[in-house]
Amino acid sequence: MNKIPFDKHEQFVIRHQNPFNGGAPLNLLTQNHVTPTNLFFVRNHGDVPQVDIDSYRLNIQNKNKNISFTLDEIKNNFARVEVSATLQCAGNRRQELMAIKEIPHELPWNVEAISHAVWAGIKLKDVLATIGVEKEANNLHVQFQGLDETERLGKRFNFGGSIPFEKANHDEVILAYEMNGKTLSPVHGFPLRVVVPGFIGARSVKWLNQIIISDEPSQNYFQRIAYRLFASNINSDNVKWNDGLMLSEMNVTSVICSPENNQRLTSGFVTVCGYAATGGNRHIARVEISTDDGNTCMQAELDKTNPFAWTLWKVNLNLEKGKHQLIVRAVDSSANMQPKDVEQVWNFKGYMNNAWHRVNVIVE
Ligand SMILES: Nc1nc2c(c(=O)[nH]1)N[C@H]1C(S)=C(S)[C@@H](COP(=O)(O)O)O[C@H]1N2
Ligand SMILES: [Mo]
Repeated sequence: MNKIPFDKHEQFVIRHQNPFNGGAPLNLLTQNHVTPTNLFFVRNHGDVPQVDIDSYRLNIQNKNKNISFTLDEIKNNFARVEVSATLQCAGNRRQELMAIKEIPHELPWNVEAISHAVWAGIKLKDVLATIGVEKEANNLHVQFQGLDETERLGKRFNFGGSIPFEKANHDEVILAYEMNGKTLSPVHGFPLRVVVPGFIGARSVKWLNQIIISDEPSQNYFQRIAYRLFASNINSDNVKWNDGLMLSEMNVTSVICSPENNQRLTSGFVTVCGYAATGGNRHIARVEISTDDGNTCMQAELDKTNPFAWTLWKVNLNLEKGKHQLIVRAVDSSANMQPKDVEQVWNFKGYMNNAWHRVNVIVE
């Protein structure tokens, strides 16, 4: 049997070897509110860089100033904070979209491109304060760049992205050097990564070595072209990249992790469980389970309903013999609801699928 790299769990599901991408199997995905690091999903666009900590610097730049910090300076000069936050890839649940119409060159994520960790590091806003951008900051953006390289459209470049300056000054946005009580591992961004709770995972740039304060969003491929949301009639032949919505906050979603699709069950009470999550600083308000295409529903029991964190839920259903389709749908604290069908959210890059999640079971 092939050994799973990067200290991942022996049942870790590898979606792509090179660069390494994968996540937890469904039976282990929602066993703990805090995902064990060896089950935390991995989304890489290039090889994991080997960082020499002696020469490592974090460089910060605005129009007329440059500052750089060693890792020790980052740890010693700024207050350590902890943030409990879920990361989710905008491509989570792409597989359901691919079942309707092909989405070439993208990873076929099932529902595992999401995990939760307790991160520790320093507030991004504390670092930004050292370079002194105080006023007229409303239209600024904070750009990040990582040390990993990737190739798109025939060019090699580093992964990057940006967030609005306003979000960058929220207390929950941190530069993390620890994950679940341990030094950040190489595959999750050692020595330093951004964690932007409530935003798509792509903005949580790993192997961070550069921050630029600018009056425009990052020109990096992964901000300017990828991670944009287009209407269902747009495809790679007619796309005008600037017309797509530049993704930032996650939307409300929910997923059934157990039972799994096409699982056989014995009649009687069955525990159905999974996760729900939303974006911004919203939290999950309600999770509903239906066995009749959404006409009637039961409310699930929720573990925690904090902003920036997923909610694990469960419900006991009494299922009679026969075929059933189980459906989950969630409502968040702004009363955002999920669309009924995957067809309503199909887009040619396969992002942000938050349709009702459906699982077919056979009860014997
Ligand atoms: N430098 C760098 N940062 C990155 C990426 C990357 O490929 N390179 N992938 C991004 C994407 S798309 C996601 S979803 C998250 C995944 O974080 P994880 O691998 O720690 O789960 O990291 C983001 N940060
Ligand atoms: Mo992602």
